[in-house]
Amino acid sequence: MEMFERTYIEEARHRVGERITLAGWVSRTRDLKKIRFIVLRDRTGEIQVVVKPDTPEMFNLSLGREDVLSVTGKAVESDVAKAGVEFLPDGIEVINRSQQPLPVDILENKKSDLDTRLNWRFLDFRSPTTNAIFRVQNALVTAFRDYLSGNGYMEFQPPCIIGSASEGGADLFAIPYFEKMAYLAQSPQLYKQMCAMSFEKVFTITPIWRAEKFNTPTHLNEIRQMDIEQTFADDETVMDVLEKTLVHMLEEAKEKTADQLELLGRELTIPKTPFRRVTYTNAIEMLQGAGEPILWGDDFTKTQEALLTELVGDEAFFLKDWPGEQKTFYAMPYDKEDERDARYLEETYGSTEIGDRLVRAFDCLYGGIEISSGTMRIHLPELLKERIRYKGLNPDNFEYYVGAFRYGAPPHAGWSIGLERITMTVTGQSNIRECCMFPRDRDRLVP
Ligand code: AMO
Repeated sequence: MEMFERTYIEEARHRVGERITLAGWVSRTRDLKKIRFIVLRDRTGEIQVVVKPDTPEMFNLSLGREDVLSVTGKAVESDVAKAGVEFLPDGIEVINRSQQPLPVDILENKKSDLDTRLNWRFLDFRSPTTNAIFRVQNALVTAFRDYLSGNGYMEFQPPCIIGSASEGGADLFAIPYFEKMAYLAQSPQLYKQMCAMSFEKVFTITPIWRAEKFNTPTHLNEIRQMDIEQTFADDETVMDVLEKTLVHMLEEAKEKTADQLELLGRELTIPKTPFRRVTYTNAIEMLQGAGEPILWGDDFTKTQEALLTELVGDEAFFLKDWPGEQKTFYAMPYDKEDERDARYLEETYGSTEIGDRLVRAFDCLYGGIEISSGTMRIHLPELLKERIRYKGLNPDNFEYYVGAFRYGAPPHAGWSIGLERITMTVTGQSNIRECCMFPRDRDRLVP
C-alpha cells in the first residue's frame, strides 16, 4: 500500500480526464512569463506538469531539482508533449526538499566525471543513462534466472566465507575468523560441484571477491558471477547451454528494456547459434598471422581478445581447448588413450600428441571481451589430487572437496558469466565501473 492513493506516471496516460495524484521528483522546471512547466519523474517515466499564473500559489511556489512532490489534478492529451499527455494540477504538495545545488549533473550525466558520479551514486542512479544501464542489467539477471529455472536447474546459495582457495590460491582476500584465518570466496566453484553431485542441475547468482592488484577498465575486486553446474555433461554440453542462456538473456533484454537500450544508443543483434568454436591453438595462429607477439601457452591480453574478435568476425564465439597451465586444477585434461578423445584430437589437430597439454576448458567472447568461462571437471579423485599437486597446491587442503567425488560422481561440467562484464557489452560501456552499482576496486570502498 502506498501512503496515499497514488497513480504512476505511466498509468496517467490511460486515465486522461480523471482526478488523480502523481508523486515523484522534480526533474527540471521551466518558468516562462505566462506559463510554468514542471517535469515530474517517477520510476515509470516523466510527465510535464503545466501551471498557469491564475493559480499563484502553484505558479510562484519555489521549486528546486529533485524536490519530492505530490501533484493532484488531471492528465490531458497533448500534441506537443513527448509522452502524448501533460498534467494540469489543482494542487501541489512539497513532500521533501532537495539540497541545492546538486553535486552531480543528473540530466546529462557525462558532464560529471565517473569518480564524482560514483561518490554520489544514489543520485547518479537518477540520471537517464545510469538508470537505463541498471534496468538492462536487471532484465539480464531476471532472464538468466527464469531460463535456468524453467529448464530444470535448481538455484542454490553458496557460502561466501571459505576455508581454502577455490580458484588456485592466488588473489584471495584473507579475513580473521575467530582464532583462524578465512577467505572471501573467489568463486562458488567447489560448492556448485558438490551440489551437482546430488541436485544434478544447479545455478547461482552470487558475489565473489578477487584481490587482483591491477586497476583496469574490465576488472573489479568484487563481482557478481552467474554460474551453472550439471552432471552427465562435458564441455560441449554446457557450451550449448551457455549459448542458449545467453541468447535468451539478450532477447529478453531487447524486448523488456527496448526504451533503455534506445536511450543508450544500442541496437542489440542476437548472435546466431551455434556459436563458432575456435581452438586456442588456432587463435594463437590467427594472432601470430596478424603480427601479434604471442606464443603458444600465453594468455590473451584484452587488446588481443578484441583483435581476435575482429579476425573471427563473429560477435560471440567460443575459444576452446586451452593449455592446462592457463586453467585451474579442476579442468579435465584430454586423455589420448580414450577412444572418443583420441578421435576428436586426431580430427581437430591431425595428431593425438597435443592432447597431453590440453584441457577441456573454454571462454566465451562476446562483443570483444571474455564474458564467461567454463570447463568439464575432473570427477576422478586420484586425477584431481594429481592436478592439485601439479598446480603447486596441497591436496590435504582440498580433502572435503575431493571426497565429494568418492561416492558416485558422474562426469560434470559448468560455467560462469560475469554479470558486470556482460552488462558492459550489452549496454556498450567501456568501463566496468559503469555496470556495477557500488563498485569495489583497488581505490574504492565507499559508498
Ligand atoms: P573465471 O575466473 O574465468 O572462471 O571467471 C568467470 C567470469 O567471471 C568474470 N570475472 C570478472 N569480471 C570482472 N572482474 C574480475 N576481476 C573478474 N574475474 C572474473 C568474467 C569471467 O569470464 N569458476 C570458474 C568458472 C567455471 O569454470 O565454472 C571461474 O570463476 O566474466
